[in-house]
Formats: sequence, structure tokens, C-alpha cells
Amino acid sequence: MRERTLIIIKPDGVERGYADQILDRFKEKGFTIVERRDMTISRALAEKHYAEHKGKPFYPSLVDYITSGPVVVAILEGENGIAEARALMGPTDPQKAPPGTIRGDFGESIDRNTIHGSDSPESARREIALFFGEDEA
Ligand code: D4T
Repeated sequence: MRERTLIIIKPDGVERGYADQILDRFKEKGFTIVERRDMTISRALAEKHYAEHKGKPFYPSLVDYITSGPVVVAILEGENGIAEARALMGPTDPQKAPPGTIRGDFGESIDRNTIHGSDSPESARREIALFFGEDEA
């Protein structure tokens, strides 16, 4: 089943110039880029996006970080897209991510791990609506 997911190439990825090569990895795997938006995320939007992490010790630095510089937000569509995108990204902690995965190759640390990807159909719908509006979700 073709499925949509939302990815964010985080400030450390954009700052080091990796956004286009990261998107190319998804295209090479058969994903279509439905939408792409280069932007800087506002604090209000970041707080909505990361609402599930509110109260966790790393939440304040997570919001500071994601709002710290330009990001690339994209809707990707592909076969089994949510799981497939997360497989290409690798585990959350780049130290545990194998070479060949995006976080394994580009991630610096768990708090600068280069990319976000939706983790379920519900999160994908919620996040796509948040960044691109209900019609895309
Ligand atoms: P995202 O949401 O960025 O795709 O990450 P994951 O789905 O892979 O991981 P997550 O929800 O557990 O964490 C969200 C975000 O918080 C950062 N983080 C996480 C952090 O800075 N310190 C931590 O201890 C953890 C667990 C990294 C990703």
C-alpha cells in the first residue's frame, strides 16, 4: 500500500548541506516527494509537533534545537512508506545506527540526529496536517 509520511531534515543536516542528498536517497528507493518546504520552524509549531514529549527531560532542548535554524520538511509517498522511511533513517541514536542508514552516515548525536520521520499512520496524518494542511493528510 502506498503510504504518506512526513520527514524533517533537522538544522544539523541542512546546516552541513546534506538536504538534497538525503532526499535523493528516498527517491532512489522509489519514494515520490509530494511536497517540500524549506522553512524555519516557529516555537509554537515546534511545541505542537513535539507535544507527545512535553514533560520529558530533553523536551526544552528538543524545541530549542528544532527551531534553531532552517529545516526541510517534506511529504514523501512510497510503498509501506512509514516503515520504509524509518528503515532508511536508522535508529534514533546515530551511535547505534548502522552505516548506510541516514543517521548512521550523517547523524552526530541523539540530540542532533539529522532527520525526523513519522512513526505511525496517526502521527503521519497529524504531522502532515500540521505542516501542510488537512487536505494533504
Ligand atoms: P524523531 O521524532 O525525531 O523522528 O525521533 P524518533 O521517533 O526516532 O525518536 P523519539 O520520538 O524517541 O525522540 C524524539 C526526538 O528527541 C530527541 N531525543 C530523544 C533527545 O534529544 N534525547 C533523548 O534522550 C531522546 C530519547 C531525538 C529525537
